[in-house]
Amino acid sequence: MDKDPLKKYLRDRQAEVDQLLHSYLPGPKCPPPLIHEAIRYSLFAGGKRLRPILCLAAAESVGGRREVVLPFAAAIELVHTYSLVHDDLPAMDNDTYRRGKLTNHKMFGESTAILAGDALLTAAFALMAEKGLAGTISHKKILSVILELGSAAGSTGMVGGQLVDIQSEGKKSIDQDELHYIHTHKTGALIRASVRIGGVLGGASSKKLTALTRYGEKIGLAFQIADDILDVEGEEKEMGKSVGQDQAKEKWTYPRLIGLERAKKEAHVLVEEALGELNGFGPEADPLRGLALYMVERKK
Ligand code: GRG
Repeated sequence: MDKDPLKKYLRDRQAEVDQLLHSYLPGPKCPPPLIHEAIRYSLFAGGKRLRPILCLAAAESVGGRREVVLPFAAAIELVHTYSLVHDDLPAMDNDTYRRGKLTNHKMFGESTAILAGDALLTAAFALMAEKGLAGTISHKKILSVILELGSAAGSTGMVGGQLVDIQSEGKKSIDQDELHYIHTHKTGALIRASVRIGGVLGGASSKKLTALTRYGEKIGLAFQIADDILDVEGEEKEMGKSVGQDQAKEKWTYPRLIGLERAKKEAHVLVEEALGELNGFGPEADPLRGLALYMVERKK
């Protein structure tokens, strides 16, 4: 998929995800208004919606219907936004800006931000259960995607990666295996799960699901390496958050461990490999192909 159709694809899918989230979540005046305002503040702050879009694109790549998958894709964005709100807290990264706006705790205070994150996480599972009960997908399939998202977000997935990341801050050295663990868990697990959930709900054969899983793993790692690179080379204004934070916090990143040029090469090799995983797919997988390239070429 060349750049312009991909742009349109991203815009259209983003609008679908946003519309579902707007209509599903309690309005900003629903009691207690403060929590709903805080949830909506971070959720509608202009995120790229990459994870739900990957989920929808994966479903389409195997002939699945987008509208059936949409609530599950939106649930992934709820989990992602919770992770960002908590990651920005003083006890974690202590960040001031996110998505071009003040972070949730800077705007609403720390206790409200913690609760907004908690509510976003729990809303994801309520959304999947509610739409699963009302829809036509088998309950076994619904439970399997709930399990997929729960495991990817939990202590053996994103939370585990976040913990090891925090532990590695300020260390004099770490090896590539440890950094690989951090990246594939903190960031990669949710991206892998997004693609797999789309594949499962879209009705992928086991062969295609294996290919999609490998694609998800490779672009997940490539995405985090690109994020490391953007923290060195990105434009603060375009990214909507402060850059140079990894170095300031003595975080371990690919550019720090293997150098900027090798990190760039590594990200591109991963994208090529991810594209190779889609060789057995037809033009229905073009959005996934475009997204793989976008992961490393993005400016924000
Ligand atoms: C707090 C349990 C817990 C986990 C936090 C996601 C995460 C784990 C930390 C975020 C730190 C960070 C900046 C990681 C880099 C990769 C990443 C997740 C970037 C943000 O994702 P984008 O670029 O953001 O998709 P938008 O705002 O577009 O959704």
